[in-house]
Amino acid sequence: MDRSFLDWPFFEARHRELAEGLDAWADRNLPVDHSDVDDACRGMVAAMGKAGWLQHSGGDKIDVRSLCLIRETLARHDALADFSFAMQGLGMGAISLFGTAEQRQWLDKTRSGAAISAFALTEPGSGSDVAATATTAEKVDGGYRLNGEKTYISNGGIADLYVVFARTGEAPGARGLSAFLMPADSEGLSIAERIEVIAPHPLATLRMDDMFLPDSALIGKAGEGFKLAMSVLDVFRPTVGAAALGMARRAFDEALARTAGREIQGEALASLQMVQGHLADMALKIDAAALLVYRAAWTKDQGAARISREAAMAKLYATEAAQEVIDMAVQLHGGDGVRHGVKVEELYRDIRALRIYEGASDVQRLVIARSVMS
Ligand code: COS
Repeated sequence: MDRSFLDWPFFEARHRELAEGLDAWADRNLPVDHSDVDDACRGMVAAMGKAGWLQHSGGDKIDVRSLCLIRETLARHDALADFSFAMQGLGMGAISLFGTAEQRQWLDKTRSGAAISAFALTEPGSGSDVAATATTAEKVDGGYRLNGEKTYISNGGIADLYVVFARTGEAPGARGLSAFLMPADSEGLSIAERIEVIAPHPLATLRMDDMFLPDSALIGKAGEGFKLAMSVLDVFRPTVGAAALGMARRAFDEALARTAGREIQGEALASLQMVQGHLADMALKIDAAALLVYRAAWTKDQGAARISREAAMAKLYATEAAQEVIDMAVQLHGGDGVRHGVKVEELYRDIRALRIYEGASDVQRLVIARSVMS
């Protein structure tokens, strides 16, 4: 793989060491068997914890470039490994950024691989429109009583703890939400449904029936849950772009190998100018995506308070570009491209959800448009 991007000024020597060390580890340990995704994810969290990679998933100082390099590298080897790493970060994002000392004790467990975390924001009636969150958290003596449903919750069913968003009602809409730390064994919390998707991973609908959480479960201030969620997403959206980038790089490498090795009319497929044109477009999209992803990550690491615009551009462009690169890689594989067991067919399924989760492409367009119009 072309590693020249690691010499870009966004990176320090420690980033190059991280990317190379993880790549070598991934060569030895990935891909894992996906036949039981719950087991696969539990096993990978434990293995990544043991190897020390999860130390980068959260903590007092999140280095977004490291998060991105890790997601890119893992996604290039095995999308399920990337998923497991990503959820340890996103799930604990609110705790890393806003958690109390007591809540931060969970970070020791998620960063060592002893606990699995999840981020519970989406509801059956509100996906893109977070301000329409309907789950309620009613203030009662000593805590809150939660009622409602959360759906499309990654790691739902295998997580040990969730960060959940609910309406505490300080004001209507976005100003009346709060975030809570919700252990999976909380009484009144149940898994209503497990959800099967095109690229299988643990996913579920959660139900909260009169579920009590103590005051100490509140993350940040009551009524500031929306801003808290957006701050977490600002940090993690570039990492979704990074995962897409890793998948695109892998598809490109597969396409390069295929077109060099496959003959057409006595010559390599890659000798056709038409094919070279496609390869050039793929390389261009990959570099442009990488520049946007690492620009966003670098900007946050330099101490920027908000990177909504950079994060939205990185996620939007990198995920859309990866879809196109992977689609072309499938095309260049001919019939083999849609055959189960062929890597590009797997990537074709893996990439699709990234254009939807953590803010669908049109939400990113909205964020960018607002930033240029304000
Ligand atoms: N960081 C901090 N604060 C932010 C912020 C951010 N990135 N983005 C918005 N805010 C603040 C705004 O400044 C505003 O504050 P005031 O009320 O003090 O003015 C408040 O939050 C409300 O913001 P806004 O009016 O922009 O909210 P909208 O309801 O219009 O929502 C979108 C905007 C659509 C961008 C938001 O709901 C969103 O990102 N949706 C996608 C959700 C998502 O990613 N879901 C996937 C879940 S994880 S798989």
